[in-house]
Amino acid sequence: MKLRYSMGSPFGRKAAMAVHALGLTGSIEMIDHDADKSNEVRQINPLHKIPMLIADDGSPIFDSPVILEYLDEIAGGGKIIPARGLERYKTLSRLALADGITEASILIHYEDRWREPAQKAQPWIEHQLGKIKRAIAEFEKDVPKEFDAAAMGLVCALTFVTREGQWDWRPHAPKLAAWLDDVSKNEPAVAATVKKT
Ligand SMILES: N[C@@H](CCC(=O)N[C@@H](CS)C(=O)NCC(=O)O)C(=O)O
Repeated sequence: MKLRYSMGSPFGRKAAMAVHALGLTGSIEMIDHDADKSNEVRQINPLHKIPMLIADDGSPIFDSPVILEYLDEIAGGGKIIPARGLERYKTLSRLALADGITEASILIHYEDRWREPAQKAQPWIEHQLGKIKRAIAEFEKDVPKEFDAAAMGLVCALTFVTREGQWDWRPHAPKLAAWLDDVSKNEPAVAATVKKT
């Protein structure tokens, strides 16, 4: 089994973080997509997005929440996502909320990357920032209590918003800021997946 990822991709980092947290590093070949520009992703995923897990039979497994579900199952199940019941879907919904921060942040990033300055749509950027601000406010009210799949998504989301300099969220979410500092120090899977510059 192989994981194509990049630590610079927040979704890729999340998948790599799950591999580390679940103790699967020895059983998955980790391929840094930035260093290995083969066409593998393009060939097996028409969307051409990372992360991409390639199962032992060659099947592409995506997108990142599906990868996390599969990794959790391989690790025995119920480790980073509750195995069943409402708790499972609550965790998956919190993961979707965290990923929604990242998605909005990436859309803003793409405004810079793909549009000429004159084409940039400030109302669209504000619209995406609204999602980021509301979702962060929601997590500030309910800071993660365990290091589960949703928490991994949140680490990647907050780090990406910070790196992009899109919104100085820390003064607005001090409990979340303290949580991020804590897991950055104490969760080995977070430290192991920091993007090297
Ligand atoms: N919903 C997807 C999003 C993945 C995604 O947007 N990946 C970005 C890198 S962070 C990508 O590969 N973008 C290339 C493109 O959109 O062409 C997931 O959760 O895996």
